[in-house]
Order: sequence, then C-alpha cells, then structure tokens
Amino acid sequence: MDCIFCKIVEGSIPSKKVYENEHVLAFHDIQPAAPVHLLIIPKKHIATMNDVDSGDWGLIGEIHRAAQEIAKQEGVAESGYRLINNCGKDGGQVVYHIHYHLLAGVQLGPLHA
Ligand code: D5M
Repeated sequence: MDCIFCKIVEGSIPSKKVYENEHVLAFHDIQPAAPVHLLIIPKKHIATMNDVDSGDWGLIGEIHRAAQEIAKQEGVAESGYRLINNCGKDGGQVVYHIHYHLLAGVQLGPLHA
C-alpha cells in the first residue's frame, strides 16, 4: 500500500518518534505549525475518521490516551495543547492515514477570527 504513514510505521521512511506502543505511534510533523507539533497515528491503516468501524473505537481511545501521556512527556500538559483530526478534503486532510495533530508550546489562536 502506498501510504506514507504506513511506511513510517514499517520503518522504511524515517521519523522522529516520541512515543510508541503496540497499536499507536507518535512522531514529529515535518512541517511544524507550532513549537510542539506531533502526529499521533494508529499503526493500523485507517484512511479517515469516516472509515473508523465499530471494532476500531478502542483504538481511537488509545490514541487519546497516548495524547494525554505524550503531553505530559513533552512538558505541555499543564500549559495546554490542541488535538486535531482533519477529515477529508474540506477538513484539510492531506495524508489519508488517520492522524491527530498535537499542537502546543504557544498560545494558539481561536478557531474563528
Ligand atoms: O496533515 C498531514 C501532516 O503530515 C502535515 O502536517 C505534514 C505531515 N507529514 C507529511 N509527511 C510526513 C513525514 N514523512 N513525516 C512527518 N510528517 C509528515 P493533514 O492533517 O493530512 O493535513
């Protein structure tokens, strides 16, 4: 499968990993939009939020649990962070392997002007 994040999971494309367990991987985004910009992904290929099926909700919960742990590990739990999933074209999704952006390290702006 020609999926860049599956290749990161396999190790055939390098990444700066910050967290890994059996089902979840997190690494630095190559185009950081904040001082801390990490991507948290399931190792299993799921294209978008629309493709999460009934057996996968535990995995989505694991991603959130990992986000909580990573925020502590990266020292941003207290100051706060933003966790974002972009779904599909209008959501701005570019990589079609579900992922959550963890953004932190700066006061992020409101979602509306
Ligand atoms: O976000 C996709 C994100 O994936 C975007 O912020 C760049 C990032 N990206 C793309 N390729 C890589 C590699 N190889 N390493 C790390 N980060 C990467 P989206 O929500 O789909 O717009």
